[in-house]
Amino acid sequence: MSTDPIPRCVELIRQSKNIIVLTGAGISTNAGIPDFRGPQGLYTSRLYDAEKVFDISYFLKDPKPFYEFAHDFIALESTIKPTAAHNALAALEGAGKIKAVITQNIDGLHQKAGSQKVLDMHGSFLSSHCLRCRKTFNYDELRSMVLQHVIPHCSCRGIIKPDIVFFGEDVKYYHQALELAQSADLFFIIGTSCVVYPAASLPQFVPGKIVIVNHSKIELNMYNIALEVERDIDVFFNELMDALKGKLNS
Ligand code: CNA
Repeated sequence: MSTDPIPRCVELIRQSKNIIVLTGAGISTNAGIPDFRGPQGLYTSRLYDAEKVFDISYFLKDPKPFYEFAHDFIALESTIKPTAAHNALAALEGAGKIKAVITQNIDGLHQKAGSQKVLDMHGSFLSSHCLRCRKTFNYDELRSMVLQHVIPHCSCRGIIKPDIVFFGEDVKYYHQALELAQSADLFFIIGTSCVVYPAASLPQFVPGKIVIVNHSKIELNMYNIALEVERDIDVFFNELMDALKGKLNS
């Protein structure tokens, strides 16, 4: 049997009618956004202390570490472009193969690439709200405050928090994500170490086959893993999309 994962993946995609995708920070590293646990990750480099930055109880005591991270993230935002893999997933949705992307990412790159059905389980910077009076703010309002290096405050003096999910808060869209996982005949796990719950629990509900694309091994003991690709995500998706040309409707 061939050990080349590309023909096997082409075959799996051709046989499947309801493909669901779960992505994590690894799909965006080639866009220039560090992940958490990869070799250049935030936990590894300690450029930001991820445990302080994304912890809700820490944020309520001192929002400064989060807003230092947010400043750098928002300053980069307009220059960040979707990767080959984000574009490939949008193209496969356009071709009627992928039904939804469930993402743990907060960078909005799936939407920028043109994916239509995206569930951002960990929220995004697109909206924010005042923790005291609940007034909402759009991205441009938050952006201008953050880029001035001020901790954003509402006119009522409450702290403004972007609607991204911190450690210690409930994720968004869990029930929809669960239903999607339960409906998948093929489920891709891309660029996630699968250790942050509840997103990490989704693969166990998949009745169909599972494909993992991640350059370090993920500890998932599932009988239905059909393919595990330990390669760079963009290298893999570039080759895959070349191999799929002319084959999607046959
Ligand atoms: P993680 O734990 O950092 O795992 C990422 C995985 O991707 C690691 O196993 C890496 O080895 C792998 N990886 C990284 N780059 C590549 C690549 N180019 N090719 C192949 N594999 C690669 O991140 P998770 O997503 O599992 O953790 C969930 C956290 C990360 C969520 O709360 C996110 O909000 C959070 N996060 C998001 C972003 C973003 O929005 N881009 C960035 C950093 C962290």
